[in-house]
Amino acid sequence: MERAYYVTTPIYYISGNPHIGHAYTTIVADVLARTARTFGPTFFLTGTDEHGQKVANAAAAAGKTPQEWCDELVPRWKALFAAYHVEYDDFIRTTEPRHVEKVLRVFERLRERGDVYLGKYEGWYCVSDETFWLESKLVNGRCPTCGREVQWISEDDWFFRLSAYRDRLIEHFERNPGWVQPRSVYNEMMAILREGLDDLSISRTSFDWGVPIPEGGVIYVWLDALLNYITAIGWSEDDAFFHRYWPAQTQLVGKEIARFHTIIWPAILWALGEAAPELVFAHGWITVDGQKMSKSLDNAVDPFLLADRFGADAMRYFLLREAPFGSDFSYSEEKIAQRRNSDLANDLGNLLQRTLSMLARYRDGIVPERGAHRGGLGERFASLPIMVRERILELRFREALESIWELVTTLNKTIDERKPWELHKAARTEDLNAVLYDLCEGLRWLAMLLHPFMPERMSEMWEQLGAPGRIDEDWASALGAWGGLPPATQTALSGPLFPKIEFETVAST
Ligand code: ME8
Repeated sequence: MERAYYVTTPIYYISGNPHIGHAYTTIVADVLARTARTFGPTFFLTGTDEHGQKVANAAAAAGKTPQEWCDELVPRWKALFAAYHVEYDDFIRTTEPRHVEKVLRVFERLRERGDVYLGKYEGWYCVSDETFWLESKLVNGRCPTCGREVQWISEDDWFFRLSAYRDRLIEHFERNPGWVQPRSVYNEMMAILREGLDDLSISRTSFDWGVPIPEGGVIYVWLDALLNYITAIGWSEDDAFFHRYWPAQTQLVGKEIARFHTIIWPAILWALGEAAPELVFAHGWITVDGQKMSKSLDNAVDPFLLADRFGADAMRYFLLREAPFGSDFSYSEEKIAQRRNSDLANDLGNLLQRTLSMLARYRDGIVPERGAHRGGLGERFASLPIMVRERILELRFREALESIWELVTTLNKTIDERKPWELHKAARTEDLNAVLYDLCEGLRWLAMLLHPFMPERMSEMWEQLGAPGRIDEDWASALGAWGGLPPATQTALSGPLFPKIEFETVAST
């Protein structure tokens, strides 16, 4: 079977409402998936992490059973992704039977192999991060990741022999220096490996909201959660189908959970006889006043309000354009408004508006013949589609957008320099046709290349241009050489794509 492009996001704890940070990773995965789909089979997985103490506590505080609580919250997460035009192929919930039964199967396999043994865990636990901590790792007695209080636990637990995989992990890191990105995270993980690894407790006995182990206790929520990436694609059921997707090309995570995905996860996969993912990319945080935006810090911004206020596509654009992917960046409504007004309303929206209104005025809205005069845009931008695709798949989104913007700028300059209104006055028909043709063709390219970033607005642009075919076809063949837009195409100017907005503050939740 042909290999597919498989991209995943973390599965989110549904201990509360989603915020823009959760939308962020999922939007990035959507841009990747939409790009990959234009040229081959693709699978994009997201979902919710529903077991564990954190979710159980949230449910208890709301006076609900954990299952009731999860069932009520899941639609909000799905609504969030829909509001941001995210088209995932599957949404996995860790409480679904298709997942639960395979988690237990994994546990049994690990036990059969002798990778699991019974021991006693005594140490600290951070409920918010669902993480075990040694005393020596605490910072001022608190969780080193989130700074919250930790609780002492003392339990008879099952342990996974993580320490036995240390040498193989180090070797894997050394042989595949690009498998964890960005480099800063790779280095941090290497430092952890060099320091040494302890075995990992993979069960809990002091509460019961999890996958039950026949002898008692439940599976540790992180083992349960990590397995979603393989249970969703048929692990242990249909090997040919499964290996069409696994190992995943791209696993996206926030940097705070890099250790789980680059140290614990490959070890578990190897214990199951499977390969590590090809790439784990641990991106930076959206910050507020220098701190990670998070539900529990109470500085989270309601993503539904943002989509209403700035438009889902403009938000998507902002999130991918504002900072190099990987780095932290600070949340600012002013910056979002600026990006929307300058890049989207002025540069792109006006370009479409000006082009189609000149075409309406001078050519009844009909795309003219290209004529003998060729502006050289075709040669200049010939490699753009391939370059943009490569940059997106390398997760260099900002650079991809910057390259696309060179075409935007060039088309705007073409209008300013060639002055179609003067060509019209001087009755230079051929010259005017050539300029108008290039502008329309350039806009068609822009709609297609920007579609993964702004699917709704770009589909509208595509329609206004009257472009034939589908906007999500393979760029290489659909764009081909400059000149794919057929002359005599009827365009239809409608309202502005990105009306300018006045900036005002959206209340935090
Ligand atoms: O960690 N900036 O779930 P979670 C950028 N269930 N991204 C952010 C963000 C921010 N301020 N806040 C959250 C979990 N994210 C586990 C994962 S996977 C097997 C289990 C994004 O609800 C980012 O991707 O805490 C981060 O890693 C994820 O949401 C954490 O979501």
